[in-house]
Formats: sequence, C-alpha cells, structure tokens
Amino acid sequence: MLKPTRRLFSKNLAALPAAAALPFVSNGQMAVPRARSFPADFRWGCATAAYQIEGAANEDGRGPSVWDTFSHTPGKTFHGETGDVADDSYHLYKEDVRLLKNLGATVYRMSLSWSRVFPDGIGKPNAKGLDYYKRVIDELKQNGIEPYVTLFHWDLPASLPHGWQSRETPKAFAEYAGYIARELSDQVHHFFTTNEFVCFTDLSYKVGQFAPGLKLGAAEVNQVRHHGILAHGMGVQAIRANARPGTQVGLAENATVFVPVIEEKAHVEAALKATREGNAPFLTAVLEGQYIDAYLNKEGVNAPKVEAGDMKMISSPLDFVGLNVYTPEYVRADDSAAGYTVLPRPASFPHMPSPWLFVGPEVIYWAVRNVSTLWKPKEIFITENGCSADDVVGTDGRINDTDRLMYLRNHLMHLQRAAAEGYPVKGYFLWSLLDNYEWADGYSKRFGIHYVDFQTLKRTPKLSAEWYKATIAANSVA
Ligand code: GBH
Repeated sequence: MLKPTRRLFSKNLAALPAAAALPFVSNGQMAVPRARSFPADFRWGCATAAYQIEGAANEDGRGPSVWDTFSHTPGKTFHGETGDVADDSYHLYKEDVRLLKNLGATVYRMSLSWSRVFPDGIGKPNAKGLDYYKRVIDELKQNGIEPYVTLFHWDLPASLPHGWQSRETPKAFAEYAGYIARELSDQVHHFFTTNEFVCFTDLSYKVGQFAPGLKLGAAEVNQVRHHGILAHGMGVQAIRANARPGTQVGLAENATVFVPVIEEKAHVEAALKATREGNAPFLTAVLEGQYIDAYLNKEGVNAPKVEAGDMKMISSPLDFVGLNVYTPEYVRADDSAAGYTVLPRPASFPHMPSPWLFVGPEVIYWAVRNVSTLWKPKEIFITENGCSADDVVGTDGRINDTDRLMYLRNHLMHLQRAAAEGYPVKGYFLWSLLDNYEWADGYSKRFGIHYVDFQTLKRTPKLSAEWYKATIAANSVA
C-alpha cells in the first residue's frame, strides 16, 4: 500500500477548498479533515423551563404565575391541560440530573419560577422556593454539570398589576434579578435575563395565544415590547451590580432567522437587512441601543414611548447572546422598496408535528452568521434547538425517534460549519431534556430526548438520547 508522504499530504491539503481552515486530526497514517468536529472547549447540554417541568404549582409557598391562571381558564390550552404536575421535576430533579449526567452533558439551561422565589412578584422572598433551586444547583454541580440559569421564561407572577403593560414590572424584575444574583452567583456563573421577547409580548398581549391571553392594539403592544426589553436591560444591570465579579450575563432570544435563498452576495446581504428589520423591536434594539427607522416609520404614532436613559439601559453590554433556533424564513434580494422579499412557504414545505416547526437545518448556520456579522457578540450559545415528534413506545419499550434524530443531526452539521468558519459559537443546549408541558399545546407535543409517561412520570431515553450521548462523547456529529 502506498504510504502517504509529507509531500502527498501537503498536496492533498492544497487540493482542499478554502474551508481548509478546518481542524485536522491524524489517524496515524494520513491527516483527514475533522469535518464534523466541534472546538475542543465546546459545551453540550439540554434546556428546560420551570413551568414546563417542575409541577408542584402550590407547594412550599409558590405564588401563582400568569400561566397558572391562564391554563386553568377553560378553552385556553389543549384539553385544558396545566403545568400543575408537569414532569414533577420539583421532586424528581435528582433523576433528571442523572439523565443529564448519563448523556455526558457539561451544561444545563434551566429557568427559575419567579413566583416560587417572590410569591407576589415583589416584596418578601420565599426561602423555601429559593432552597429548591439551591438543591438543584448543588446536585448539578456534584455531577460536574454547570447550571446556566434563565430568570424569566414566561411565568410572570400573577400578582404584578397589569403585567408587562406596566413600567413597574421591569423594576420588579430587576429586584428579583439582583436578589438571585446575590443568592446564587457563588454557584451560577451564567445568567440569561429573559427568554424570547416575542412570546411574552406579542403572543401574550397581541395574539392572545399565550398567558395572559390579551388582544391589545398596536400602541399598547409596542409599549409591552418596550417594557420587555427594558426588563432585560435592567436585569443585566442588576445582575452586574449584585453578582460575584466574572458572572456572565446574556439573554435567550428566538430572533427571526432569515436564510438567503442562494448563497450569493446579494441574497446574503438581503438576509442581513431582513435580520435587522425583522427583529427591530427586540434583538436589534438590544444590540444597537436604538429603534431603527424602519420600525419607527412602520409603527408611526403607535411607536413605543421611550424615557430618557431607556435605550442605554436596554443596550447594556452583554457577555454572550443566546439564540433559540427552530425554523427558517427564506429571503431573496430584489428591487422592491425594502430591497428584499421574504418568500411565502409552499404548502409542501416539510414540518414537524408542531405546525409552525418547518424543517430547514441551515437555519442554525445563518442564525449564528447573521447575528455575528451584524452585531459581533463576544460569544454565542444555541440556547434551544430541537423538535416535536410523534413518539411511539414500541412493544420492546424502545422509542425510535428517527425523525427527531434526523432533525438534530442535520442542524448540528450546519452548526459545525459555523464553528469551523470561526464564528464564536460556544455551546449547544438541546430542547429538550424531557417531554414536558408545551404551553398552549399542553402535553400533546413531545420535544424531549427522554420520553415521559405523564401517568407514571417514568422517564425513558429515546433513540435521540443515545445519539446525543454519542455526539457529546465524540464532540462531533454522530
Ligand atoms: C421555544 O419557543 C420555547 O422557549 C420553549 O419554551 C418551547 O417549549 C419550545 O420553543 C418549543 O415550542 O402556534 O403558530 O402561533 C419557540 C418559539 C414561538 C414557537 C411561539 C411556537 C407559537 C407558534 N415558539 N410559537 S403558533
């Protein structure tokens, strides 16, 4: 057999296209491109949210959140299902940490229930509520898993008057954030302020599909959005003022991701323009410290009322940006006034059981690239990515979710491309560790890589968990 010489090796290298900056590994004979490998310090984990997994809704002094009220209102959720019990992680958290440990996860993104810690949203903290989170964090740490904590994942304390319509709510959030930073920053080194602005503003106050289920007009909705991003900014400041030095702060945002229809200059630039404009009330405002003209002109008299100092607060510098990535919008450059068109999706575009979850794995590459190109954050985490699937437990007890596996594998291939090209993507949190309470869809949509029998609460790893474990072990798409 021909032994590869050094000359042959460099010839092979030279023959590779420009992406030859990829890391290489020697298999003892010849250098081969590690085309599926992630950077050595890449962090792998799973994500969950408090109301979706904890249950114990009335235990140990927890106050109600808007999701308790909403889910108990007839007609609001699938079959009237609530998060009263969910996965009962309040009691079964040690088992959940074992699942993470078994995967080889090094990080875990979890959220805190604000009304467990402050039953009324403000005022007197509830020690028993905080103790629960201390127990979870201890358990994670003992198993070598670093907690990444989201302060607000939609479960707003029900007692806060007028919810996000009130400018007092961002202030209450800042107090809560400061308190958590004081209490937990010796153990927790990464905080996310809020999760997905559009969900707790537009979907909750405009569309009415999420708690509190209101359908307000444009001016009021824009004000709610403003209070949402203001809460984020005030939260960042409160964490910095109260946490141990070195504590890292960011947010988790489902920015709308625009994918250029063809990877050519004009379309790539169109996607960047669409990204800025399509996220104007949220991520663009947070990372630029302004409402761009495209947004202000569109909203006219309904534009948000901004007080002096708000935009500076909103754009407080971040240590990282977290992106929740699910589904793409396709953009092409043209000579319309905007310079681009977001293409309607053909009826045959494939989607998962959640009708909104269209499958376009390149979305994750463009999420990272567009955000990096426009705003150059220091670090990016994929704070959520995953899918629902119609999981069936086989007669042998196995759940062969090959469709979820296909979804995940293809997304990771595209994320690997972003890392290999040098974009600062530092970690990946798969949504989700467990099947859980999927908000207005109740328990009808399963997103977990562990199957949960909602009668017995028994957890069973799906095929996708086995695959994720192999991927983590190899630090490479398996
Ligand atoms: C994330 O949102 C959430 O952070 C997480 O809690 C959730 O469980 C997970 O995704 C899976 O859904 O019914 O057509 O009005 C993802 C973004 C925004 C997607 C709201 C679903 C409702 C679409 N989500 N959207 S529709």
